[in-house]
Amino acid sequence: WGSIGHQLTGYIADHLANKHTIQVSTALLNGWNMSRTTTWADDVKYNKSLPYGWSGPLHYIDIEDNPPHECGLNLTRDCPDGNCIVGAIANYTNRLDCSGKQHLPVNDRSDALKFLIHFIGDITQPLHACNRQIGGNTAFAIFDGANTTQYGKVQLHAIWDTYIIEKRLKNDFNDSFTAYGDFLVHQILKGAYAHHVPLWNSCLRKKSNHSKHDNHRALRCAIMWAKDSDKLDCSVVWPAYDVDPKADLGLDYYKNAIPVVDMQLAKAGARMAALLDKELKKCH
Ligand code: DCM
Ligand code: DCM
Ligand code: DCM
Ligand code: ZN
Ligand code: ZN
Repeated sequence: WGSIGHQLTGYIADHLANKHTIQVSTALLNGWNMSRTTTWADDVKYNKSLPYGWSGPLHYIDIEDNPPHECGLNLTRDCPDGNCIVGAIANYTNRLDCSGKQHLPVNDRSDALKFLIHFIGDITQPLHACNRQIGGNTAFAIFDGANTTQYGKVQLHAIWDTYIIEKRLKNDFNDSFTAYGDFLVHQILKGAYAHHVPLWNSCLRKKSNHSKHDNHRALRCAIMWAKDSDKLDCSVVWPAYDVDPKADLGLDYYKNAIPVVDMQLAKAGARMAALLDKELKKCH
């Protein structure tokens, strides 16, 4: 997701996580809330003067299936070395740990939390779980009459990361970030998503076979979350694009994508809060 999408997922988690979680996370984030911190991992990835360039591949998993015809994840094929978003979620959940023998220095645990809240967001972006055309980065498109911006050609990837969300914010929430965020929080607590939330978070509640190691649970959950996103590449993201790659995706395509984007952002926020409520429980 782009910066607004990430900040929305953090805003949701800031409103759903319990008080203890907020206290512990705010301390680890030097007084920052999650919403404000979610974009840190993108900032450091692109900042050439900081030593975080290695983290680029951790923002996605190149699932080598064949959308829109066939979708499915095979971890041995798609993330053999663990150097992908699925491995990263497991790893940084593990590094956040403060209950067992491993209790990393506070700077490492701070980085772990900053990465984790970003990747829990990115894994719900369907094109971050997609190998085709480099996650849609070489699938060029038209959005609201434009086929280029100041950054170059309009990419399907950027449409999902940024353009749909910015258009929705402007058209439906009068450009008020908190109005969009509050709407998603309401959908989760009392609205259309309320009965989905237990399902979105189900794998966090299940006892792991290796219950002592929360990273096993985090790995299992991250695999489920990547599969969930990958499915959308076959059902929503690519089919309508393939029908007519030269259509203006700011019209019908945009309208069909809105409910999907809203729900993916809500999932990320709800999972972020639920995972951190669990992981930070024993931390002070
Ligand atoms: N971004 C950035 N600098 C760049 C390219 C992109 O800050 N040179 C931002 C734009 C989006 C976010 O990164 O907000 C997208 O990240 P990704 O492309 O990892 O989804
Ligand atoms: N930063 C951030 N979120 C935080 C703390 C810091 O985005 N919770 C930013 C501020 C700096 C960079 O990250 O630009 C490095 O900060 P630190 O030295 O705290 O890692
Ligand atoms: N990306 C992706 N899958 C890939 C390569 C990149 O999802 N195989 C994402 C990461 C960024 C965006 O696409 O969000 C642009 O990547 P970059 O900044 O590396 O060009
Ligand atoms: Zn992206
Ligand atoms: Zn990212």
